[in-house]
Parts: sequence; C-alpha cells; structure tokens
Amino acid sequence: MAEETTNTQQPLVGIIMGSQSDLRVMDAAAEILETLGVSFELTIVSAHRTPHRMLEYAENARKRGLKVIIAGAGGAAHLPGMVASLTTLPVIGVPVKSSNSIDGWDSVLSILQMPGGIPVATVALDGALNAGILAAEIIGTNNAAVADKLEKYKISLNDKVMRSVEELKR
Ligand code: RP5
Repeated sequence: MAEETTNTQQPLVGIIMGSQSDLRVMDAAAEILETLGVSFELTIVSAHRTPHRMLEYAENARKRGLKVIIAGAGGAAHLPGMVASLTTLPVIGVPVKSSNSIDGWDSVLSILQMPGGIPVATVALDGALNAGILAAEIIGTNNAAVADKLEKYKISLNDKVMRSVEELKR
C-alpha cells in the first residue's frame, strides 16, 4: 500500500501511524475498512518527528469530515494520546510492537494508561484489525450499509467456526 492513500469518497476514518515501519501492522485496519465499505485515508504522522503536522492533523480532522481516527505507534507511543488531547473525535489506539521494544509493553502502556478525561480506545498489541472493525462499528451506528456489512462479517466468523466443528466430527 502507498505511503499516503485516500479512497475516492470523502474519508470517514483517518488511519495515522508514527512511522512507515508501522505500516506492516496498520495495513490490517485499511484492509478491513475496505472490506466493510468504509472510506478512509492513511498517512504517517509522528508525534515526535513531526509534532506540528500532528497538531495540524488533529485540529483539522473533524472539519475535514473525519468521524474516527485510528492511530498506531510503537515504543514511547505518544501519538494516539496526543491526538486524542487535540480532538473531540473518538481515537482508537493501536500499540505497535516495534523491533527494539521491550516485548511491546512500552507501546501498550503508553497508549493504554491515559489520564482521566482523555480516552483512547486501546486495542491489543498489533491489533489493527480490531481497530478497523471498531471504527466501522462506530460509523455503522449511523450508516445502515456499513452495519449490514458488519453483520455479514460476524456471520462469516460464526460460519468459519461451525465448519471447523463439523470437520472435527468426521
Ligand atoms: C515510533 O517509533 C513509531 O510509531 C514506530 O513504531 C517506532 C519506530 O520508528 P522507526 O524508527 O522505525 O521510524 O515513533
């Protein structure tokens, strides 16, 4: 996937990440949003290396029509929390296990342990798939087509397990 992509429609979800190296994880959010028919944009915004870009992105996100932000980062992962402090949009944080990290605990704790008043909906380590689904569920509260696709997705999960159950009976 390109460094910066946008669907043809007005993006409803902004996927941002601290580094190009996070893309191998964050791609899963983009893929599931595509499957669920949710328009999104994807780009790199670093809290530490491009702080002014982060400020500008977070402050303008609502005005630009975004409804949810998915922010992924690793190590001292300040991006989701800082973005959450600058916008009233819901922010979903994805802790990314970066190569030099202490088993990813640094990423998890720096995204999860937000102070009262500034929530970040934190998913599992490298849990970009769930971040995408959660973003779609938020969009689906007000979008019947997306809610319908989510319903079908859940049925497909159920069917997959039931196929395994049938296979084990043989
Ligand atoms: C964080 O540092 C990024 O989100 C990434 O997970 C980690 C390593 O970044 P690179 O050194 O690979 O650019 O800011």
